[in-house]
Amino acid sequence: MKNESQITFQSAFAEDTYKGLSSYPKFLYSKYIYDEKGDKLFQQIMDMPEYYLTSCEFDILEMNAPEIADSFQHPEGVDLIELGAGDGKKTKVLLKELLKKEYDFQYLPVDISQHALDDLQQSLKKELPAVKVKPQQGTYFKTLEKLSEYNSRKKVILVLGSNIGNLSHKEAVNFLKNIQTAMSKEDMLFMGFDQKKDPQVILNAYNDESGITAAFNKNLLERINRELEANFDLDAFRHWETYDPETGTAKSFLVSETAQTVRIKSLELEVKFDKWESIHTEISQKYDDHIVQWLADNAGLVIENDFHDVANCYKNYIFRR
Ligand code: AVI
Repeated sequence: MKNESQITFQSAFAEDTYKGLSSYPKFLYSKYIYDEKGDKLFQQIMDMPEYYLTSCEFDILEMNAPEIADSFQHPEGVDLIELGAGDGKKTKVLLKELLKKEYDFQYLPVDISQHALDDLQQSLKKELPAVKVKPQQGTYFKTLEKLSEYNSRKKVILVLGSNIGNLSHKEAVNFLKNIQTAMSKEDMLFMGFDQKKDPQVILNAYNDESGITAAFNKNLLERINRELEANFDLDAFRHWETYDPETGTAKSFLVSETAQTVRIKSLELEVKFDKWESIHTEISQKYDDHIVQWLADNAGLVIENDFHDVANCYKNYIFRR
């Protein structure tokens, strides 16, 4: 077996997989769940009754659409930039309201996947043909940087779905700092944060009985099998979820139910698992006002307003620099 420095990796996925599975404790990055199959499974997760995040944020947007749209508005027009737009189901609530009020705006969804952007553009053409859509294919920050260079109109940056929750606090501060750097004084950041709540409700959201979240988590192993020629036996791993009510961190693991050795041919790697050894795969951070305030302070942002659902399950905050 070669050591890490002797291998030329074909991709960042290959390199990160090598690093994560050669470490102790073992880990994999959740961003790699999202290939074509992972995207489909995430769509199914968002439709599950246990995954309350989608309906809570949808309710907040529906209940407060007029006030939110008013806060976005600017006499010279607005660029609505969404980082990680997905199917745009929730954003469409705001787009509809902006159209209704006849505000001057254009919608710039940003995504790494051209396929996701094409689907979104098609559905907008059908459902809201009056919206001016300018899809931006690329990474979030390179695109934001580019948009702030040529752009003098007010920018409203949208990050929905508590996507920030998949980052550690340190990564989240960096993420917010990068956005802050791209913002001018009149720009706004509108962002969703899932809130701390009954720990059982959180555990159920990430450990549904139908097994969709387990399949989503195991898609990491399937993807390694498919793309890196490995022989993971998916049935030999158990999806396991924990939630720490003190830190607000939900963690996903894959736990090896037997002592086993997995071969990853394209990495020339043999990975040994002890019985009950774990791979940490994802964090889904839950927040309260103190944590969000701390993140804002550290990123040089100010909280201007917030909106919550009736049960206080979820909050959307408006930040300025
Ligand atoms: C995308 N992200 C905010 C989801 C979450 O809630 O952490 C991903 C997810 N993982 C399991 N279920 C949903």
